[in-house]
Amino acid sequence: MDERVLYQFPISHYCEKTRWQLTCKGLAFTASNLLPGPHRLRSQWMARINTLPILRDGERVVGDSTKIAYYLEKYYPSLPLLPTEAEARGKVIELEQQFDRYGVHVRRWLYGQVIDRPEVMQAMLDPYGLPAPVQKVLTPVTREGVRRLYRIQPRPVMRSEQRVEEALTLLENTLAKGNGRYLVGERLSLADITAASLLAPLLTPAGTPWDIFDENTLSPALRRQLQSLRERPAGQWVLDRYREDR
Ligand SMILES: N[C@@H](CCC(=O)N[C@@H](CS)C(=O)NCC(=O)O)C(=O)O
Repeated sequence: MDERVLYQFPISHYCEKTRWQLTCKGLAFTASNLLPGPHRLRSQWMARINTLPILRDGERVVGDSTKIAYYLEKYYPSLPLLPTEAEARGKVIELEQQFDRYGVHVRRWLYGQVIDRPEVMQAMLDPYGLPAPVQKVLTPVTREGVRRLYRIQPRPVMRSEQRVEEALTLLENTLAKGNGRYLVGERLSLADITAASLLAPLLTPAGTPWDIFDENTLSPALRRQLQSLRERPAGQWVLDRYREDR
């Protein structure tokens, strides 16, 4: 039971946050992909929660990306992602909480734009290698489940667009106060990993699970919006973190 297993959805940005932290700390792990929907039987049984990621580390099981983050810092303190100095540590903890909450709005806004595109359900279901007829049946069921679960409806999506804007502004204001590279201090911290991974689906860094569209096929309005995200400082920063620190 010494194995370290991350129960995840490849496409989940919260799971990406944990993958990034594990990699950064040099902790080997096996990813176990659970099928969206039935995953709840497993997640409830393991950690009494509905969401992934869940980490099994030998005998210990921890669910929720934030709890996993603190668990890893506690049990694997080398290559730390939390500063020891009190003020910097407090700032990292605060930013982690803020960007973690914004992750919900990134997800809702983006699904609001693309949930009906076939690439989305393909990206969600392809990793499981299901027989084609099974995937065909599950595709609309999963899409409607996602729509209901994350409230992908016009008004909530509109409100989430404002919250995404707030997240980008927070990122830009925080960067303007520091060295422009990392959110707190001179090195990568849990704040950077949280902000970059939870905003990444908007920027679709190359090679990530969200890099799934031929952008020429998106509506001109959405293309313009994604392009302007990429050009602004917050977008550039996320892409830089992926290039340099992921
Ligand atoms: N606060 C949780 C949020 C995780 C989360 O929202 N996970 C989503 C995937 S992005 C999930 O598992 N959804 C499935 C469900 O709610 O049934 C964390 O940080 O781990």
